[in-house]
Amino acid sequence: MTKCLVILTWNEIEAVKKLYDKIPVNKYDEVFVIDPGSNDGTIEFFKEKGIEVKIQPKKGRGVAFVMAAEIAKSDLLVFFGPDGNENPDDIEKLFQGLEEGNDIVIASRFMKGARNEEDASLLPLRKWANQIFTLLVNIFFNRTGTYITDTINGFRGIKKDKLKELKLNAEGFAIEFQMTIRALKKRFKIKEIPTIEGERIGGKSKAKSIPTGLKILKVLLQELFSK
Ligand SMILES: Nc1nc2c(ncn2[C@@H]2O[C@H](COP(=O)(O)OP(=O)(O)OP(=O)(O)O)[C@@H](O)[C@H]2O)c(=O)[nH]1
Ligand SMILES: [Mg+2]
Repeated sequence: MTKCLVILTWNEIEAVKKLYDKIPVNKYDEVFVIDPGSNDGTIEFFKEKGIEVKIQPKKGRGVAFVMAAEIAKSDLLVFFGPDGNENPDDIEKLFQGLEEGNDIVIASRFMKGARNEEDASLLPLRKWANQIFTLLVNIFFNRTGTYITDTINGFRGIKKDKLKELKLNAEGFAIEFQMTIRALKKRFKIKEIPTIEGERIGGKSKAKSIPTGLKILKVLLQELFSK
């Protein structure tokens, strides 16, 4: 099966410069960047390296995932955000999980052997919110018998055909959450691998907590009331 590495960026020049040598850009059949229009040099950096950059017509990770499914020619897709949170060494593990026959492989920040960015924090609000949403997803949608520990993380791989089959339409950072729920509804084979989440390198977070939380809640309600 052919493999495509999809790099998702929006103004990440500082991290990209530091991480670039660790990203396995030459290892797979296909690689491209999807970007909504960075103005900090991220796009120019990748172009200079000879990596194709596809510009999104509209910003948001939701649009980026749908675009990747349409553009990619390969069978297996891994999505990687080069901002310091995601460990490039896990990219190969995600592809391996797909090659083993899983439809989706999620890099989990909450399973045994994993670490979440907020683990050292006294008030890990985002982690708690994530874990509450994750618990609800398991209660309402998971009939596999294996608890999914991180329903939201965007660092994941999926078979392209399966991604298309899910017909995702959620906005921004709710896209991965919708993917997990719809995959559970369709009884897709999901595997998680533990990941050690690093600290963000430079740049700014694009995931504002309150609007992201509301989008995720909206997806949860929509999926509860649809087949
Ligand atoms: N293509 C694309 N990438 C995006 C978009 N929004 C965010 N990203 C990228 O997706 C990755 C994750 O976004 P972050 O803002 O780091 O979200 P987060 O990891 O939840 O937030 P932090 O913990 O603060 O880093 C980064 O590489 C971003 O540059 C978008 O609209 N389009
Ligand atoms: Mg991040």
